[in-house]
Amino acid sequence: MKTFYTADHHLHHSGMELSFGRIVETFEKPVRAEIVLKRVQDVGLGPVLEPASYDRAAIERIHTPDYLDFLENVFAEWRAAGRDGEVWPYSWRHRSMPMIDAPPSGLDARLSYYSFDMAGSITETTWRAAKRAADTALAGADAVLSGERAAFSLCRPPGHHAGRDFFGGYCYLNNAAIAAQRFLDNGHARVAIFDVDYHHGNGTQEIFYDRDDVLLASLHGDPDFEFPFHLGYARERGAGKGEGYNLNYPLPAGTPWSEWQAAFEDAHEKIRVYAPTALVISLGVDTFKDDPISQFKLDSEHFTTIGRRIADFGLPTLFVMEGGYAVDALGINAVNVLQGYEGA
Ligand code: FKS
Ligand code: ZN
Repeated sequence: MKTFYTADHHLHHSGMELSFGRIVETFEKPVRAEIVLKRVQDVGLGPVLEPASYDRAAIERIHTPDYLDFLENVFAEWRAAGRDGEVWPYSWRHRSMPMIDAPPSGLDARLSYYSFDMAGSITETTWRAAKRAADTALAGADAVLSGERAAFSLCRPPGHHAGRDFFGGYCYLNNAAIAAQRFLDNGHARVAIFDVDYHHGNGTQEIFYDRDDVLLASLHGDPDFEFPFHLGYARERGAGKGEGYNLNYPLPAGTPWSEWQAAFEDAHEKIRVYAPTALVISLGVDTFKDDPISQFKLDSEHFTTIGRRIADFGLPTLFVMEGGYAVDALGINAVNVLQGYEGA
């Protein structure tokens, strides 16, 4: 399997985050991608390729131009306002406040408008890193479109929390959504996105909620207790012609493999019935038992089984890297999925 990777991911590094009242080193750090890359090389998964640079048009199929302009320019604006450090939003619309449908003019108000949390900041080079992660997803999709059975887009920063015009949860551009749209724009009729990251892919859900050409199935910590909260309940099944094409599997804290697998198999069958022509896997391995910010109990060997069952679809498949923070096991867990797939 070809892996798409660029060292440009180093251009994004929010040094810190606020975790349960403490300022700590961010969990979403550059070494994550290096560890996965090293494992890809150690097991000889296949060639590692640098993605081309794509026109913004491929990204504008998913994200709004005003949001992309904002991401690209907000750091300069921050500096011009006489501020040092990184760009951080700090306040969001509460349910007691009216919904607005156009960006406000003030810098902090706009930062609030275009985000939903402060998991990660925007540095001077975040836009370039996020753009290169989207390129990494697009290059993987193009490899599959050119006839590869599967490809691995080792994206960083991750993407599934980013919506059409917002960032959050360490995500700026929705790499998996951009790849899914690439398949649709190049002859595919139906794409399924199978999101196995521990967290609900609220951005992916928002992007495709009213569409029937993308089925999203997501297994995740119940939003009643887990980030990103508020979205990801089973009752959210899509809207309009998208009704029935959004499948959420919220699961309790402590979910062991047996329970996770039962939900996975249910989603697997529903994806099969949808009869997609291509598959995108939002590949988070933060379901691992030792993940420092997650609460499921999967073991390393289970990731191999996941990969094998994904291969059983018999579909052109793109794996897009999302989360996973137990750095000691991150390479093994992510690549176990890919080896499980290849071994099938
Ligand atoms: C720790 C709070 C952490 C943010 C969690 C973000 C999860 C991101 C992810 C992705 F795939 F996008 F990387 N809150 N005290 O794993 O879903
Ligand atoms: Zn996650």
